[in-house]
Amino acid sequence: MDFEYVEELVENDVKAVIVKNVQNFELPHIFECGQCFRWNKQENGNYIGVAFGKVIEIEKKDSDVIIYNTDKKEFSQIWVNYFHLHRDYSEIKSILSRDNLLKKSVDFGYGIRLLQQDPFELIVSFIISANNRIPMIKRAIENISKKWGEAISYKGNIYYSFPTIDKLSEATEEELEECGTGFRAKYIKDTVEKIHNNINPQSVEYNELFDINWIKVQDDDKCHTSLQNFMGIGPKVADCIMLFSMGKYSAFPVDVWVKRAMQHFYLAPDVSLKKIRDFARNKFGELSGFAQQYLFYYARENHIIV
Ligand code: 8HG
Repeated sequence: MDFEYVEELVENDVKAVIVKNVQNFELPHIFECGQCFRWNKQENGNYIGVAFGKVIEIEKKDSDVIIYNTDKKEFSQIWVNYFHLHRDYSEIKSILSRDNLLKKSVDFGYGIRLLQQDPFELIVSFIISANNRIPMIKRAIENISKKWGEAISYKGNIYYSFPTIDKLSEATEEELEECGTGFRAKYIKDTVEKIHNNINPQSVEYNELFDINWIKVQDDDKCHTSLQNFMGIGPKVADCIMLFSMGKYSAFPVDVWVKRAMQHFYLAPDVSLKKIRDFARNKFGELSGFAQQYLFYYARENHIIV
């Protein structure tokens, strides 16, 4: 566990929880390491984000973390899991740092935590991420939320939750394309439709292979292959989804940055993505996903070129 206890703060208009003595928690490391698209840095260094239908603001103050616009009940129902606070990252880092080459990336992104995000939101978000750049991905997701999500006001601004499965199933391919998803619009349309049609295991045409709840409880390899039954999801996108929303930590998504990092630290320059994935999963086992995140953040922030 990476915190001591929480206190509730209610003062005038402000409601918040203070998470006391938090370990391994740095805002830029968490929010800029590539795992999430709905968090934005404020002028004062805080981050505001939308997740699970809520808007929260996060401040780091000495070793405490203040979460604004929430209360103790929501903290224990949502945020303690979302920020993966029960997991001991010092242990993860000490194991990964036994590898001298990886230690450099772990020391650089020492405050990274893997967020436990919503599977449906991440399926759509990472379909959009294929062959795309992070600012463009963020914009498309924002547009989709504006069009089909719920408005939430916070400190005089309007934010939008990510749409529900029901709501997004009303979107046409053209509308999705207008949101800036490009050629991925038809993949989103098809995938959302399949998920929508298989929400209810009692229905006649139910197919478990397209049921997110079923996919989520499969073992890591089955989860990885099942996700690839959806249009627009290949091995890399499946790895991101299972790692960031399904708690599958043997995932090792290999994009261009991770490929460069692996070549830089470990491998000859001409290996396939599949070989890099296999090599890393053999090496890092159940901690592969964490290793991948330290590497991605290190490579991207330092503009590693092989
Ligand atoms: O966290 C991520 N890990 C990996 N391996 N790839 C990612 C992450 N986040 C993210 O957006 N990507 C992909 O990298 C999507 C896109 O193809 C590219 C953006 O740099």
